[in-house]
Amino acid sequence: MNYYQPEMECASPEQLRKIQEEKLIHLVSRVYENVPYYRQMMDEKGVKPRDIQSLDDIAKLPFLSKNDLKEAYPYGLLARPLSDCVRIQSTSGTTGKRVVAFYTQNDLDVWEECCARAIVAAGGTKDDVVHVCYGYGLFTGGPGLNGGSHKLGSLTLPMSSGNTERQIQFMTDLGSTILCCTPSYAAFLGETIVQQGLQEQIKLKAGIFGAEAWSEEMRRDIEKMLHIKAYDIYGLTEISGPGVSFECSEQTGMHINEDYFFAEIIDPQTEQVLPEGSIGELVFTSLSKEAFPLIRYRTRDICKLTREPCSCGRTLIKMAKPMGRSDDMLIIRGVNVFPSQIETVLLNCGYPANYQIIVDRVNYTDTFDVQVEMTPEMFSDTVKKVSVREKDLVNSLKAMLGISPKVTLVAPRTIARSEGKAVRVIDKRKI
Ligand code: DLL
Repeated sequence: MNYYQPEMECASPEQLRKIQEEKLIHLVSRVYENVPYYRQMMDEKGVKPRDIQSLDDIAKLPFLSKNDLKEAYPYGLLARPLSDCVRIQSTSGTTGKRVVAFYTQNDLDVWEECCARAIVAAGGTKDDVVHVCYGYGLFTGGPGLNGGSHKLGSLTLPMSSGNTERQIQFMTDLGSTILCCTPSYAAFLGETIVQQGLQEQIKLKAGIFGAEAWSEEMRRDIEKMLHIKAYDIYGLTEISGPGVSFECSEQTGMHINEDYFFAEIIDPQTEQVLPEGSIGELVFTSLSKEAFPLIRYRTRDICKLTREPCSCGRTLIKMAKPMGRSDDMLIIRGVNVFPSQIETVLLNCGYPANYQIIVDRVNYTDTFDVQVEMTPEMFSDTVKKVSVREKDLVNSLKAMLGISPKVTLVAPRTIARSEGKAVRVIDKRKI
């Protein structure tokens, strides 16, 4: 069995706990000293750094939510001077403002180490050709796996997303052996490769797929089409990016890099910490982050943790595939979308907030339709003008969300009204 850092990945639970404890105590005094936002939150709860003496004391600390990140945007949670930061990555916020995460060089090193562990767990070595077609840029997928592959010393192909013909050409010409992308794109690539009869020319042996939910059935289909073993990988920008947890050869959940991230499961309503094995909301504390450390961050991912012996030899606790969300965030083609972002665009563009989002999955590719009611004045426009309006709205939504929906403008009062809460989202995907 290969590991990137066996001393951590296979450490005894007691050793890991000790490491986590020391890091937590240090972290809490660091943020209390340096981040007024944290100091105020802790003061409001009547907790001082000296109250945190063990891992169990974490229960005394307040939770942090995406809303706190919005309030503190952009610099309010920075724990190091901006001049010590070397990178920003970003993900969707709930409305207009995105979440921005800051990294020092050390934060980048740790993140890349976590991704290198994931690549090694998928059978990667320095002799592999790692083909990265997660998006690059503000999204963490491309930079994260790219960095992990570099750390490992593999040959890295920074393809980014899109241009399927070129992806397949490079894959065959340069002999890519490990594919990193979203599971939906992997399925699409697989179908295209099968259709073009290129299966024999592909040298892939493994895939590292994450950023969105995918089923066991989808895993088997991808594995069959690409002749690979497909591994899940999980992460979120706020906590660093991909590599917070990763799957090993056993394929029964993702090992959390516990020396860097402390995980808890809580009841999303009562915020009570639940015992191991319970289903609830996943909460992370980033123990080593210098620039943007988050304490008890509520991910909104519904999940389960288990610490059972794993045949791969790793002792790191495992999280199940996330089973859903405790908020209304959708992940469409790997991109996080909040209905409230769509509402913000509609209101800014002069539309009433009567709309419906319809998401489906056809051949493993998400479809994304937005139906929007026109005002009576708009409704009297010519067909040509309505079509121009639709295109404009697609552009505005793309600018906010990063992906293009299909927009259909409909007559006033045609979207079904509900008696209670408006039904904004119809998600027909069966994942
Ligand atoms: O999606 C980071 C990432 C990139 C993970 C590439 C894996 C591979 P965000 O854009 O901030 O970061 O979105 C984070 O995506 O809270 C989950 O809801 C969801 N998510 C991430 N990985 C998985 C997965 C990246 N393997 C949000 N399965 C998270 C299901 C996932 N959902």
